[in-house]
Amino acid sequence: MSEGKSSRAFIGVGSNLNDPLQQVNNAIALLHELKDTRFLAASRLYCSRPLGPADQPDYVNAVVAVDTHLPPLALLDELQALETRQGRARTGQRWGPRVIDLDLLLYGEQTIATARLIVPHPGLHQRSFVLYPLYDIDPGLNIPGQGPLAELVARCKADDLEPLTSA
Ligand code: A4P
Ligand code: MG
Repeated sequence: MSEGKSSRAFIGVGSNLNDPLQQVNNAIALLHELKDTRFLAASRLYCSRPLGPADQPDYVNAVVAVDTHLPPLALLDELQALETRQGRARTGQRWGPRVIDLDLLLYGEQTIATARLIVPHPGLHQRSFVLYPLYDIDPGLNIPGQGPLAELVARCKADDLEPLTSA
């Protein structure tokens, strides 16, 4: 990785098609190789009920932490390239089933609102399948505009979520 200051970023990983457990493990392996980026940690893997259309399979979800020298949009480019490499066709319905979804959840303490990128990722603060894995990795985290992660977790039910692996 290059010299200079890096930013801590958190990436949401989700899949509910074509062997989701394998897809998520595969994505985590690929995230180890992001350029100009150091892989720090992966959360446990979780099985979660679908948010959105209910007539789709359950998801496997996880969160990954990295330190990166890539600016936010360049990181998004890399994540979308990985999605494509892993067979994601970008034509499905919103919130519909997908082989892999990589979301940029947080980028340092930054708040970003552009046509291509919104950070923190919208809905993050009320999604069990994001909050609980984030808490696995960094329980002291603060979510810009939302407050301490621990408080968001305390307010968020986990009855739609089940850990698949131990920490
Ligand atoms: N985009 C804007 N901000 C971001 C960001 N922070 N990270 C734009 C990634 N992308 C971001 O994304 C559509 C566009 O969002 C991108 O082109 C990018 O420029 P997409 O991945 O093509 O579409 P999507 O994922 O279907 O839409 P969206 O609205 O991002 O959906 P979500 O919020 O990702 O939700 N239920 C469970 N249990 N687990 C899940 O993981 N995931 C979804 C998808 C629905 N239900 C789920 C889960
Ligand atoms: Mg997405």
